[in-house]
Amino acid sequence: MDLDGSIFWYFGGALVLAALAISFVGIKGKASFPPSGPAMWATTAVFAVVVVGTGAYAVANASEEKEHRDAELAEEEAAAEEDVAAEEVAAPTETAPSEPSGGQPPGSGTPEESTAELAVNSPDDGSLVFDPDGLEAAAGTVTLAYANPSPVPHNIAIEDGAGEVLAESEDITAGEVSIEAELVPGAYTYFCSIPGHRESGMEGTLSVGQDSATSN
Ligand SMILES: [Cu+2]
Repeated sequence: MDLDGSIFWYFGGALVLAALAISFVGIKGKASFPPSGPAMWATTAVFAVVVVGTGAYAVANASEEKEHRDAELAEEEAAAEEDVAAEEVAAPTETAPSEPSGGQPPGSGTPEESTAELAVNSPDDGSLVFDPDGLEAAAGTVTLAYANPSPVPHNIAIEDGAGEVLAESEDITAGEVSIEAELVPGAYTYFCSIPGHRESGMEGTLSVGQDSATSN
């Protein structure tokens, strides 16, 4: 590297000195300039060698520097990839602590909101009965999970104290279905809306209390 660079400068310096020498010869005002015959050809040959040598070393240096730049770029890219890999490795450990802290607010932030799922069944002999015929729940989201194992179609619906239906399932046979309603404290009724079933006793009372403590 240093040797190539110094040789390059030697060639460049020789080129400058040769040019000065030729100019000096010309300025001295000899009879004929440029000199004719062998002297002119010798001068031309020296210039050609120096110029070609300088150019060759310039090209060699340029390609060598390009190789160095490519190597440096490759090192930078490798370093960047290592950084990315390090971040990917670090990411799970960074997000892991946030999961417990993120899981706390839903439980502690809304203590008054309650979700309850209550199971209601009908007998597999097809009789028009809900079991149980009375339920209690805390105010909030109440889900009634109804199972009708019989071949007789049934459904389940919830109405409030004013007789307004808040939720109603489709008719099912030999299956299960769930209905869900946002309920404030009060007295509700769940029933089967298929004509004649509720009148035959297929209904139950749903008492919604202020919170989970009063429902237990
Ligand atoms: Cu029914």
